[in-house]
Amino acid sequence: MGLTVYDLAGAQDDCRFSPYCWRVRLALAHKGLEAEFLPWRFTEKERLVFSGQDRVPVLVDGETVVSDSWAIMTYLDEAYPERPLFDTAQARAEATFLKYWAEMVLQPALAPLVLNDIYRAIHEKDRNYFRTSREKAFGCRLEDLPGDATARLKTVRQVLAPLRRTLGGQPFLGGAAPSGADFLPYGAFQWVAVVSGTTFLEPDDPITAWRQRVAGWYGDALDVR
Ligand SMILES: N[C@@H](CCC(=O)N[C@@H](CS)C(=O)NCC(=O)O)C(=O)O
Repeated sequence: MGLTVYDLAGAQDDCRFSPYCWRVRLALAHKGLEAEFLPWRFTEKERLVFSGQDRVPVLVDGETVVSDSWAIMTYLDEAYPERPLFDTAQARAEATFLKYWAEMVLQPALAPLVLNDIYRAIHEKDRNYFRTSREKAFGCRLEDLPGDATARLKTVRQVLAPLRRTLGGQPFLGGAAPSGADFLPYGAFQWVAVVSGTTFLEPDDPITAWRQRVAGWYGDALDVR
């Protein structure tokens, strides 16, 4: 039986912008595993009831249901040990910092740049829910989120500095080849790239080169089908 992933989609089925779902897409590509990525919209909560929670990604592998991108990555390494996302328990433990950095520092810094673009990209039926939930979370109207663009960009540059410095000295966060460590922040960059024309990386930025290297490494396996 094949693998299935419930994957956040915008109005168009091929608009897949969730940073967490991108981690799973990359993890599956890394292992050379095929999966069907079912488009799912924010308000289709009833379709996830079987998973016991209401967020994507959700992976279904036969009788096994796993939600949460990190739990899915862990599951994939246990169930499909070939081509590990993390070579050792130590590598995985160290990458936990990157997971939380991506979620608690990088994504919040990028959110003001991207949330209005997401609002425009999502299905009409999701818009009220998205606006209400995000305005409650951020404590302001979506339109007021970007604030002062120059200050915002300065924050993003500062946040990215350690990643930029690291990737200036090695091709991947995993070292000579990509590993699960790369996928944790990479998802956040896909979040912006898929829905937004906002550019915050210079063409000669080592992070730009790294993004191209990761995409090139997996090639067609990352195509949204
Ligand atoms: N900790 C979860 C977070 C998953 C998550 O927040 N997913 C978002 C999509 S990016 C979602 O499903 N949101 C539904 C909602 O906001 O109602 C993971 O790593 O997978």
